[in-house]
Amino acid sequence: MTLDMFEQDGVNVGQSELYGQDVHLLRGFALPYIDDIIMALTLQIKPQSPLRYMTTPGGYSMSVAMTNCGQRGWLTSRSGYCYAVLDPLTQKHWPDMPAIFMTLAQAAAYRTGFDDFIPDSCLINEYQAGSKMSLHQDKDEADLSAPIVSVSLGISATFLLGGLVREEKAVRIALHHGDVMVWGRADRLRFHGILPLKSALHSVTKDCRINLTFRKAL
Ligand SMILES: O=C(O)CCC(=O)C(=O)O
Ligand SMILES: [Mn+2]
Repeated sequence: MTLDMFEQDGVNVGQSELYGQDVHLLRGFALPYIDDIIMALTLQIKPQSPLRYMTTPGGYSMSVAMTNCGQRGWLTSRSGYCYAVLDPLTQKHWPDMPAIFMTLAQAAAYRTGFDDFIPDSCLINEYQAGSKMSLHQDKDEADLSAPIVSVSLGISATFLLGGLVREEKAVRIALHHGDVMVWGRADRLRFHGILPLKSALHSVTKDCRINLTFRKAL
């Protein structure tokens, strides 16, 4: 395998893009944090609360493998969506949110005008080739005044940014390694999703894309 088979490491790093009133895309913002994030995922989070394929309320298996860290973990099952204190797989608390995760999430929120964001939950999504996430709203959180901070690692993906109603046509945004999206306020309930991941290799995450979604659940 030669190096040029791997994807580029960051695109338009340092650039900031605005979609709508309050959807911010910070290109490459997470790059300085990557080594620490990967180390925490590998040594702390995944051994304690392994990735797993959860079930949708409709009975389908998600194509994205998931786990969580923080005080609460987002879950989907036949009974619906919820935030849980305990990991149902281990019956123990979710792994603590690593300090570097909190630092990154707060720095990105601050940069985009959300001064006092204190996430209590981080959902970790791992996409393999073909994995996708259908259009949905993040609306299981108690306090919708807090933004969503979403970090992309590894293979590039196409993010679908819809409107406040499902019928509105979604725009496609390419997300690359190290990109951070922050959305809130008037745009907090925008529909969004991820198109099926293409087959590729990335030097850091190999054959997958990892997404970290920071939220204030409580
Ligand atoms: O993977 C992404 O970029 C989005 C993930 C997402 O929207 C979610 O987990 O709710
Ligand atoms: Mn979402």
